[in-house]
Amino acid sequence: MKARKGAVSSVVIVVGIIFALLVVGALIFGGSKIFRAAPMVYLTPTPSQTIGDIDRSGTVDATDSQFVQTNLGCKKADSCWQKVIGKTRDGDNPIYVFDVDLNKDGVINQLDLDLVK
Ligand SMILES: [Ca+2]
Repeated sequence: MKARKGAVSSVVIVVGIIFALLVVGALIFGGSKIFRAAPMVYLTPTPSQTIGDIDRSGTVDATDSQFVQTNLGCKKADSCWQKVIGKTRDGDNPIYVFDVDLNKDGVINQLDLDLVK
């Protein structure tokens, strides 16, 4: 009985050592991946990386031009500034009038229209 108990203890110790080595190995080789911070997602008021691609369709086209034309004259102080005028093609996000202010000068005018032509 004593010999059997000793054998069981030895097996427990060996399994424990193997488990400890696996944990240490995982931390050394995979630790950088496990503990890496999640990438930050920055949301900008401009709906696209490409200036003029207001609806995020991938190109600056007539739809983008239409967004600017229908909101010409709207200024930052006006109530129209916060109005939702459409949705983006990717992700179905709202497009606001201020998204159409492509040069960020606080008014929708010819300068913005020039950026979508
Ligand atoms: Ca502008």
